Amino acid sequence: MEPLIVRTEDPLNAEAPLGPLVRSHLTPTPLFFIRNHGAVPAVDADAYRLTLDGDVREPVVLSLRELRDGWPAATVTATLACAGNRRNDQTPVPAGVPWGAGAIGNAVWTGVRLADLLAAAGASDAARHVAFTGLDRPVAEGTAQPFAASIPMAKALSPEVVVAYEMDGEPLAPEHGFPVRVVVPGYIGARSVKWLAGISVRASQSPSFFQLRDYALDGTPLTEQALNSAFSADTGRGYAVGAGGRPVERVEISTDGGRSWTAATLESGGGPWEWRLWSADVDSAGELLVRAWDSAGEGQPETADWNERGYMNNGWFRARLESG
Ligand SMILES: Nc1nc2c(c(=O)[nH]1)N[C@H]1C(S)=C(S)[C@@H](COP(=O)(O)O)O[C@H]1N2
Ligand SMILES: [Mo]
Repeated sequence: MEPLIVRTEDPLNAEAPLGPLVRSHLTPTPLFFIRNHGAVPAVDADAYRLTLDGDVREPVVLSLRELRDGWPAATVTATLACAGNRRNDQTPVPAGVPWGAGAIGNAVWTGVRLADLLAAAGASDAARHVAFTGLDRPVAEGTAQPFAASIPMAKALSPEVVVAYEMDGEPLAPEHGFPVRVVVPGYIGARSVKWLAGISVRASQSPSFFQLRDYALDGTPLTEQALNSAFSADTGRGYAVGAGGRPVERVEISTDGGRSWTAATLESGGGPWEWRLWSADVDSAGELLVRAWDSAGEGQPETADWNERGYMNNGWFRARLESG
């Protein structure tokens, strides 16, 4: 926990300091941000069962061993970010966990494709959503209830979505969802449910507070992450992350308030679901602006729409450069 900046103690919410974060393409687990809504549940791996039910031909109950041995392992390199990443850069700062730009991390996730599990259970073609329920019991609206979320069936069937039991080749750490979590690349972090207890095939979205009201804007649950970037003036390096499977193709910086832009040097990445690290030599003092462009030619907006939850803040990143 030591290298992380703790934003709230209970539940534990902590993010990486930017300088160390942008040093390595794969985020070392001790530097990977932690976003918990309640206490981390202690899960006995031997007693663990994953249930897949709802609108299926045959409900499935799997032990950890059955999950690992029953299907080919699938691996995806994906960047996970909280919808509230960069909340602190909004003016005025909205309520919520006061995240800087470190509520993000990149890892190799290994598990079973969700599509394979859905096929095994015989998910109905007519079902529109796949819901996930965690083993934790955070308090929301005065009631202890499992953390839960859902994604549309089309996304659930996409090969990048994995029911993961490993992060960077190791069993998941307790705070990142041991023994099993879902990883939904390209979506806000809240849909990648940790300590996964159940998967349910449904006609409608998860009825959970966390799906319909907490991670929603204007009554619409959030799905895809936004194109975003950040820069560490201490190291001259930054990250840029695409969304919806559109990788970052270009990062630009400006030291004259956005009148002129120069391309930064891309250093790693290029896969559809992972961030790119980049570097820039800047010797001037003052304000540096950063914006990224994706493979569809979309760029970050100068300013993101302010919202009372402080979600999806992806306006141009602003860093203060010291002279010398
Ligand atoms: N069961 C459960 N899953 C969860 C959460 C949670 O509190 N409980 N937090 C979600 C949110 S909001 C985010 S951003 C990611 C964070 O994953 P991490 O803590 O592994 O970085 O987990 C998601 N999955
Ligand atoms: Mo989040």
